[in-house]
Amino acid sequence: MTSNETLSAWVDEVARLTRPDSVHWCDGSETENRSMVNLMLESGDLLELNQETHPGCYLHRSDPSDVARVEHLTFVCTSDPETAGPNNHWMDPAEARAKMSALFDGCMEGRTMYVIPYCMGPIDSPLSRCGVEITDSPYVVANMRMMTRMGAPALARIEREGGFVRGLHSTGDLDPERRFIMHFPEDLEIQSFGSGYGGNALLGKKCHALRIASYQARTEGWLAEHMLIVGIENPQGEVRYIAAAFPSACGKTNLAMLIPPESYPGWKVWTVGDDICWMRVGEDGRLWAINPEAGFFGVAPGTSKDTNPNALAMLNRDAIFTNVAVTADNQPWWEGKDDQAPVKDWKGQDFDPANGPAAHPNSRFTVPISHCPSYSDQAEAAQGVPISAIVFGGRRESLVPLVMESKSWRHGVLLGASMASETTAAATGAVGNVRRDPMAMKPFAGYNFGDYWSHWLSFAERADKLPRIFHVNWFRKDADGRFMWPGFGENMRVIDWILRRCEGTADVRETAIGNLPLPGDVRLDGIDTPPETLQALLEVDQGAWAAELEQIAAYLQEYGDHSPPALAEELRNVSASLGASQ
Ligand code: OXD
Ligand code: MN
Repeated sequence: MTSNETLSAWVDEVARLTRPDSVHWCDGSETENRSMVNLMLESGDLLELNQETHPGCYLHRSDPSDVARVEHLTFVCTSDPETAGPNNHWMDPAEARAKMSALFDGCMEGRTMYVIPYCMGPIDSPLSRCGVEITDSPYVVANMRMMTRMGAPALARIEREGGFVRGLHSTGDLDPERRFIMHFPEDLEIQSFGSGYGGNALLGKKCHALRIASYQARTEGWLAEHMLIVGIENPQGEVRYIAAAFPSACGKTNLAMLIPPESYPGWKVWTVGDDICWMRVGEDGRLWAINPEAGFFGVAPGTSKDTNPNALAMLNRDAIFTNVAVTADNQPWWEGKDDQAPVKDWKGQDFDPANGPAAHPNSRFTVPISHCPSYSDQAEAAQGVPISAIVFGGRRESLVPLVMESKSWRHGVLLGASMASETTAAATGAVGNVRRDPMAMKPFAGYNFGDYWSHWLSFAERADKLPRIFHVNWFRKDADGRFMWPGFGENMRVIDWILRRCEGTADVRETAIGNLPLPGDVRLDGIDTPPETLQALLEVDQGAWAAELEQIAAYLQEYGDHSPPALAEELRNVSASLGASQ
């Protein structure tokens, strides 16, 4: 089925191990997709939603124990544990391979084995990389078709170029005790068993485009990041691009397709990507970025005509919904959507509020990015888009200001490395605990964070027109637990300040922790946020920051010799200047 001998030998080897009834090479065609959907409708893996209101839309109800990424079962298997670092769970590659081979042994008996060639990034871009996922899940095939450039063109590129990332996946028996997501970055290989959930099973996404790609990016001198990419067009028609990293379920999709508020007439926002960004230094010394994905795998709850009208508009055709609720007339529903009411919850039971939310808090939609009303005409550009600003952000109820700018690239890397956020439903485990999540990559960096920060720092020598680095926090709460900043489309006001900083048309108040906007420089016209609230959002609480800096220092030290001395020095400078300003 392919002229690439390595690929055909590997497919044969996997078939011998897993013993499927048949092997199907995916071509990515419409006909193939139709037969995949029909197969899943017959097996009950997909349910038809209301085809009048939502043509081409289907519902998938996952096993109730398989609804999120499983970080405690996700491993980076490198020959030396130091390479994986304290930020990853490590397993010896030989031990991991033996464990996985035992699980994969005969696991596809009675099933079809699908071979999915895919390309991460525009099919003709030199920044893109290919992979092949072997899976026994038609749900994975249908999702990979939306999330990547999948099928014949990807196989042709693999045959032209030779190399590809190998991903082997089986849903197994969905037993949480027999579930592992293993990465072998030294061999550009992924093995995932026992889960059908997106982040565990759509191997092009987190496993390839972040964990394996970040490892590759370090050796090859580029960056693979957990970032959205968005273009902001001003009324003069000039577009500037921003890449922004936020932890899972902190509003990346909303920011990527924000609609500017009425106080910003003539401004437009163009979506390039909502989750992953690969960046390289261009010949002009700027960072150029592509979105390796071709679709959105977005969090449904909270998506509404107020929070994200663009997302809602793209979700009424050709989308797969996973673990949402349904209304009496069989439309998809989730908490926060609108005034319709759910009748069946995400498990398919009659909705009873006593059983918890109707839609699972991590219920998702999968939809091609080209359906988005704000889809950028540069999303397929082979060279990518030039990045003017990098924005880091976390979910912090207190302390961290609405926005600040780093004083230098090195200080910006420190801002990214010291990011922290309250945990969300995107991963299994307790929700709402503050944890350090450097560059929003805690679950996704495929190697030691200490080396990853050194890699980030090295860009100061690699490029002379680097983007400016900012940190934002949309999630501050007042004493009564209410959000202090309106968020969503109104975040445009902060983006506006960021862009004015990039143009050199706004000034700053220099503080120990970073450069903050001057009062009046974040526009409040058209919203009812009082200037005092903005002032509170831009205050620097010296005592609380001193405690935060100590925690950051302790955190950086956890990476021992791998932690770059330059970052510790930068932190000492911040502490000294905070002390001096007290
Ligand atoms: C995602 C995640 O699915 O970050 O994007 O968990
Ligand atoms: Mn993500």
